[in-house]
Amino acid sequence: MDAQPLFAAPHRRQNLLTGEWVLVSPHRTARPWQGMVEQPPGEHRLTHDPACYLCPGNARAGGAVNPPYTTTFVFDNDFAALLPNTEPRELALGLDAPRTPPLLRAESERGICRVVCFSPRHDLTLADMAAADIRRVVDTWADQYAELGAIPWVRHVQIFENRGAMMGASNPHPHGQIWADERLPNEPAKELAQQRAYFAETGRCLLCDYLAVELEQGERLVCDNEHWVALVPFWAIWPFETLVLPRVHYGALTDLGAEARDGLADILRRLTRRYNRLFNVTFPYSMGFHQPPTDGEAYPFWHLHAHFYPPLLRSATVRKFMVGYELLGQPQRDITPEGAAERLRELPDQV
Ligand code: H2U
Ligand code: ZN
Repeated sequence: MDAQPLFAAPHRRQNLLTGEWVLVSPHRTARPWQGMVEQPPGEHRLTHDPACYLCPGNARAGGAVNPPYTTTFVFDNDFAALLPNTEPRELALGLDAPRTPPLLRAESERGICRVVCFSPRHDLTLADMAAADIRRVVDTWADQYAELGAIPWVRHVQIFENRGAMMGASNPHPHGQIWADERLPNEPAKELAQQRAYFAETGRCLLCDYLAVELEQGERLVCDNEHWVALVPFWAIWPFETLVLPRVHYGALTDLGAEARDGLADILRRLTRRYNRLFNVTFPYSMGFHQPPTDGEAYPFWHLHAHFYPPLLRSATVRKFMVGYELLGQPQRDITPEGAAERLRELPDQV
């Protein structure tokens, strides 16, 4: 036996969903910190902001006017990164043709980008919304996955939210985005390969098995309800990264019944409330769902889940940067996933 436990010394952990490794340096959390620790400015926001392009009744940049919506509202992004009418061009086209193999590979990419307003209220976040109102957001996400996924050339639907200026959100009005793609983006492609390989080897679902281990060990759990579990994954990269999983095997949001949708609304509300309590600030993050490709094939091994990637490390203003070794080598973290989970677990998530 080792004199020192594995987790007390530098070690690396494998992300089962991507196959990639993260370096964990638990001993470094003892090092002194002399960086600035600021108090965040007091937040006071209007319920309706006449200058907000997402509030009901207001004009957007392209000249469109938002309807007087009362629940959720979806529109095509006026500055869409992907366009549905991009002409399809030959795959793997080498711009340096006739070189073989081509070194300058490019492919056209069609897509549809939408914006989803979660609430007509300008001043709310998911954490402040009533569970019944978050449930409407869940239904909207499911409907959008179904609608966009049914388009013959759409093979992947990425639903996500950038929360807070630190993560690039352009507006505090509660909203997310959806990008529907012609091809699988990098992250879902890695997850597809890993889940498929595990299923081929064992005949079982990777995330069903992983969740069973996490429920047994308990030390990385954050909060849960009858249908859902939020945990800091064993391989988390971001200090307070979480993975949100349904307890039973579901592939897509559209597969969820009414109770499981209510359960998802509840877990999202409670997790974001915990995040806001951690440093007493509206916690910035990028979150999103990973669902099966929408190319008409069956993906029985795909387990629906959401990732939360929050950048904050020590306070409302001290964030983690992915720099240096992380950009050139691999991601690295100091506080352990177990320590992060414990801190989130100890916070209250009710009013
Ligand atoms: P983010 O806050 O995550 O950037 O999302 C807001 C999106 O809203 C952004 O992608 C779009 C931007 O292109 N937008 C419009 O579609 N219309 C507008 O009038 C302003 C912003
Ligand atoms: Zn607004």
